[in-house]
Amino acid sequence: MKLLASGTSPYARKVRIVALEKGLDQRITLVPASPWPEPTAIVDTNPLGKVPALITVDGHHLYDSRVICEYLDSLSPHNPLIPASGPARWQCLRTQALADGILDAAVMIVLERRRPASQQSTPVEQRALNAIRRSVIALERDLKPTDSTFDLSQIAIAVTFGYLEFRFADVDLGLNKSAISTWWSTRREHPSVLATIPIP
Ligand SMILES: N[C@@H](CCC(=O)N[C@@H](CS)C(=O)NCC(=O)O)C(=O)O
Repeated sequence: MKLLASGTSPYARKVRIVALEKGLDQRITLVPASPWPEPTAIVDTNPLGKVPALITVDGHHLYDSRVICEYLDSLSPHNPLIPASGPARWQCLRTQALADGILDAAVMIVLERRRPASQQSTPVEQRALNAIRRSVIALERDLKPTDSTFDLSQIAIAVTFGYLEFRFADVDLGLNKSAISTWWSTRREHPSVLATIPIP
């Protein structure tokens, strides 16, 4: 399999952590890919022009990160990362959606800040920051700090906190609240998290 990914994409990091947790990393070749400036080669695999994208051994093209994570989880019974059914499944997928939604807002702010100052929109950035702060509080409710599992929902949260630290170290987003910071201080040392630290 080939994984098209950039070194800083948090969505690609989520997929890479899933691959490591599933013991599938040796079966995946990382292909450095950037969505900028467009059009880039990534569009041949993902018409949306976004990373990550996966080329399976059968030559199928899979995107986005949620689909790829579910696909990788299905490839091996080792260390299941997504509950198969019932309330636990929906809780896991909802938490992933919440964590990914924070990333969507954070990435949008990063892109907004790269625009010429005269074209940047303060209300757009403020709305995204508000969504992030609200969602961090909601994530705290979804976290079970004493739970030692590291399923897809917890992987998505770890990736999100990593990205917020990486890009927004100077902004108070509520990450220092006790339950979250305690949880993150142990998960950041997890081998698959350490192995996938963003490379600018
Ligand atoms: N929902 C997608 C989001 C992927 C995404 O937005 N990736 C960013 C890089 S971090 C990207 O490729 N952006 C290019 C663009 O928005 O055109 C996923 O989970 O894979």
